[in-house]
Amino acid sequence: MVVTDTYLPIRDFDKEEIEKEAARLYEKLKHLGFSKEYCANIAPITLEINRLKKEKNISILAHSYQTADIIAGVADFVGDSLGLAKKATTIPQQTILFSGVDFMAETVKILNPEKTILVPGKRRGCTLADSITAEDVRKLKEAHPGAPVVCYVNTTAEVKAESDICCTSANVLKIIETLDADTIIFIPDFNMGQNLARLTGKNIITWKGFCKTHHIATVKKFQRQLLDPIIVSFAHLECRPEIIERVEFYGGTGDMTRYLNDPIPDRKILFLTEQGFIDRMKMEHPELSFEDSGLICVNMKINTLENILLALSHPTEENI
Ligand code: CIZ
Repeated sequence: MVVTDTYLPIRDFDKEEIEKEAARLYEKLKHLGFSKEYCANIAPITLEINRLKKEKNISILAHSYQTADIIAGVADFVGDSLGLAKKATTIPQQTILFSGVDFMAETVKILNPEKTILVPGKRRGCTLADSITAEDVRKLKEAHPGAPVVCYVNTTAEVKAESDICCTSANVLKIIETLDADTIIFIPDFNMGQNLARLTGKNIITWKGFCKTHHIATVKKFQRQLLDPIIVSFAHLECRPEIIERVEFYGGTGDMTRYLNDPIPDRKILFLTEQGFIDRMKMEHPELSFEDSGLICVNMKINTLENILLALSHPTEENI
């Protein structure tokens, strides 16, 4: 075993193994402009992570907003938070490393109470999940008796426990439309709540939470792309209503992934969502042409190959 200058516990892989791994990484990461040198530099780390996964029988689930080196290099499954939590129920591994933010790892644990869920590194917050407490929900219920509470998946377990239904961006519209109620408490995303009110005509009582990453997308900021007839625009429901009113399509990342099964031919695609998702789509669909959103969730980017390796090799209380 060698200790590198970043003090990572990495085995001595032979030159051939490193070259093969670097080539595997480059094949995927070249679509994002990564160099062969960069791939050769990270190859020992991805080799060691993949070796540890086998040795310890651990599966890595990575959210679509993770960096491309995590997605291309070490993830076994990539997707949205509910999709990954459900996936975890179907795989044989009893230990899962979840690379995303903490409410997502918690959701995996809720659906897989018997499994051990590891997270890399320090606490990764979420501006939506951190905006509301269980006490806030109890007060909302007192103020609006009888109104069902629908909570977005970006919430803590305590907030989910106070709610009647937990939804994701993939099913929120259907849930609000089909609920047998005209007044619904929807928490904690103010933008999504306003979008749902307009799209369903229902009376939505919402909360003051925002996804900082999607909230900074404004019509002014994306004016060029929104006016360009060559670009098809598809926005996440966490975006401001002014954006949802202007785009051709809206939904969650699951809807965006499905759109790519049958995209409108000869048009560039602008997904107004976190850049990590766009990078993932560029790797999976090199035949298509994408616009960058440049929208970055800093909490998601706390996770790195290095802290994934440390969580696998020497897990601490903080990782579990
Ligand atoms: O559910 C998720 O993973 C989130 C937060 C958004 C999405 O649309 O995938």
